Amino acid sequence: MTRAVTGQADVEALCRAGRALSLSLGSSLDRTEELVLIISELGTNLVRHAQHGEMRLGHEQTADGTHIIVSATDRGPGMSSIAEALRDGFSTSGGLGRGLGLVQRLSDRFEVTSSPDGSQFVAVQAELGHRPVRFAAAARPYPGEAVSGDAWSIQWQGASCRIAVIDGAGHGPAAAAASQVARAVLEGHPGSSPVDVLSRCHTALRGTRGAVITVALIDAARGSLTVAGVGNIESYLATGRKERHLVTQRGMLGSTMPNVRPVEIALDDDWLLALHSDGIRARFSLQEPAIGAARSLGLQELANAILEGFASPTDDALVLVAAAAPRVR
Ligand SMILES: [Mn+2]
Repeated sequence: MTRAVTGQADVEALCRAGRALSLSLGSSLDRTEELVLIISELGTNLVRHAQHGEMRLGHEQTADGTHIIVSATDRGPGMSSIAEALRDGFSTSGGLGRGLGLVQRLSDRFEVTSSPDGSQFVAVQAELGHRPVRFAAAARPYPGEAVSGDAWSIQWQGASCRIAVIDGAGHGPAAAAASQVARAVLEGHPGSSPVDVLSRCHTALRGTRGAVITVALIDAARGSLTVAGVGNIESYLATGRKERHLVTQRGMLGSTMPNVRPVEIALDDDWLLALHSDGIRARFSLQEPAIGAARSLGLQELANAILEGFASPTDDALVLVAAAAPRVR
């Protein structure tokens, strides 16, 4: 994405896009937060010192793995003096170009080009490694609410990843608080099995509104999927031309935890998993033409199409899609 940067709101939008891109490519949370800091520092410098600032966020996949590229450009005059300052030996004492030392440390490659007409800063986060699974999420809160009670989470452990969709009961701040409690449990126990982590969430959610959660463990090396859920998060798995709806148990974590039976399924090379909250009507097929057309454009386009086409106006809505990543030679 490319965006003109005129104020802090632009920087925040770029940070959100960067976080989503990084997680969708399988980066760890730490790497993702480093990327967000890089974007935030480069963007803030544009806002403070430059005119006609623009930022670009992209990624490329090579045999070495995936690289995320952040570039900030301006047409002078402020950033070129920052570039000069950096070249002359940058001091972290603050003032002009404050934070660029941090960007330099966090980046795997950092390049500065500058002339009186403007300057360009390019930060590359490399060596993400090739991740066998891709993700995309699309979400929005209940119309009129500032926060959503729906949330998603992704944890990697070697070649396997565990993903979850959470719907805090109701909507608004109390629902969001419940889903954040669950998300913290998921992040704190990245190696726990789906059933084990659901039961940890159940304990942690006592005293909150409660939440329904589905957890899916994707082991790309073994080619297996394990899904366990409590409550009405819907899960669809499409493999080749077949599509199935995965059944979860009734209940509400925080108050009613049923005896959870995980479903185990073998995955082939071409699979697609969609998990969504009940703010999205569960009456679409991943095979239908509009969905198929969006899917051929990319995973994010698919998630956006599901949200736009099937979100209900009376609830928070979230869809998370995961698919096998194309093999890299
Ligand atoms: Mn809901």
